Amino acid sequence: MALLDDLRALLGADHVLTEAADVAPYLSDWTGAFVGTAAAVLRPADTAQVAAAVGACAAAGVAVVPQGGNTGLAGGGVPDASGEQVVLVLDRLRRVRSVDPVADTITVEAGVVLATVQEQAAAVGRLFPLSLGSEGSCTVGGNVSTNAGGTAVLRYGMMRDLVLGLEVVLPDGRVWDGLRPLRKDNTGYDLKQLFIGAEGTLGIVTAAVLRMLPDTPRRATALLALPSVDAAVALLPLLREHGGGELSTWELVDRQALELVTANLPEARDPFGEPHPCYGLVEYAGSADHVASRLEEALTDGVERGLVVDAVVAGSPSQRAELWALREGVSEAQKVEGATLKHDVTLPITDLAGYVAEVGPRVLDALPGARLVVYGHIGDGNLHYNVSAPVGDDDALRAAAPALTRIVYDAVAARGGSISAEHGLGALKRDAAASYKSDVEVELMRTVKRALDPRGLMNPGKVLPD
Ligand code: FAD
Ligand code: 2HG
Ligand code: ZN
Repeated sequence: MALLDDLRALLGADHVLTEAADVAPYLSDWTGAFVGTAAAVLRPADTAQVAAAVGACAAAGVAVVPQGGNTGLAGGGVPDASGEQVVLVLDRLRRVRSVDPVADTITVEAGVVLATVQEQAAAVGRLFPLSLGSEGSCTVGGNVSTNAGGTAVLRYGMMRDLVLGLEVVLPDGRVWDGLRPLRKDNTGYDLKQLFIGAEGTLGIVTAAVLRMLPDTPRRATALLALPSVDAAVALLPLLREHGGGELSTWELVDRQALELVTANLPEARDPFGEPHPCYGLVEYAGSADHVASRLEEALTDGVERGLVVDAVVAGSPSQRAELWALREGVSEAQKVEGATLKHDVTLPITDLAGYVAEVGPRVLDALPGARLVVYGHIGDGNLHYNVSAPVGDDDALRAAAPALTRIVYDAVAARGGSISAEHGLGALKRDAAASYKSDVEVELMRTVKRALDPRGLMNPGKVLPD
């Protein structure tokens, strides 16, 4: 293939992978549900090489699939089965270009791992608040492109709220330099917003200017045993009021999720003496020790109102890590357990408890023995309404999956929610999303896609149906 020779000349032969063993890790997603093939995997070293490679692919009419840490949960970063696409991996774009504690910004390349951004901010006494279970391997380019959420959105917003500027290689190989550290910039359309959450369908993010915030070195963390999802929702305003602006995390873990974690992850143990319907992980974070007393007051109030049954407060950083592992270990535990059907839904928060009460019985009617694993960012109105297969019967879940997903999504749509809160659409939800959106909304999205990528060469088949 002449294109591969051109790419080898541009990137160096070592960075154009074609051997089966070399390309394999880039062809399947974290869940194992999406597996494709590719003409090659490209590993450019910098923005100029990304631009040159994309330009060469455009000239040859070959589609490009951008990939970061490959932790995405919607099948957006892997190629299709045609073998004609190339995967372009950003993992060599790893430079932290600058850290500016006066402007409170950090400028990094797309392949920088999220945990590195957090560490670099901490090194200058600042916080980069985006926090995900995958933060040790997901990348800034992937975080921008999925508009990632995580466990501190309640306080700091999603990735979109943390991006000031972007550098992007467009589908024809030109570079858009929007890498501005400005807090205020009203000069027409805010182009960076188009690329945030676009899942690589409009261009390739090569660098970003991100906001840093004041550090919050004091943390008060507790796992609460709760009588119901209703109580978890009712606790949100109480936790906020007692927190004085320092509530950072309010997460839900239902009993089934906790059982999967304690059964499948070696160090995990249930800190309570008896089972409870669900659990809440709360964290106050600030710069002074009063976070601990604020949390204590909140818990006392919650117990008095019958919203909290029991609580374990972290007494040390290692206890804090143990409590967090019970929440962040759910994805891994579900994966170990067998087939999983993922639903990343969001609803008006006051509808959450009613939603859970209504949908559970319907799912169990459709697939008796299915295990409902309901957890997530309850403070944001975002539930991971996941379903694990009946014990030992992955095939039953696979066969029932379309019907179960329909039940879960129809109830979301009926309440004015969204079928993708934070993971994006990728290949997994592109058809479903189009079917729940209005014709006007889908046509506007297509118009944007056509304007930026008229030949449909940038991550085709993702986000929008062909
Ligand atoms: P990838 O998986 O490589 O790619 C994701 C998408 O972005 C693909 O469509 C890809 O084509 C595109 N893309 C990647 N890099 C670029 C680029 N430079 N330019 C253009 N497009 C690009 N997500 C949350 O939101 N909240 C969570 O709490 C959360 N927790 C997770 C926990 C676990 C254990 C796992 C495995 C995943 C979790 N995720 C979560 C999902 C995932 O980590 C995020 O979506 C993350 O932002 C993906 O980053 P990545 O670098 O791995 O991107
Ligand atoms: C989380 O909040 C992630 O733990 C992953 O978004 C959710 O695996 C999932 O379904
Ligand atoms: Zn999540």
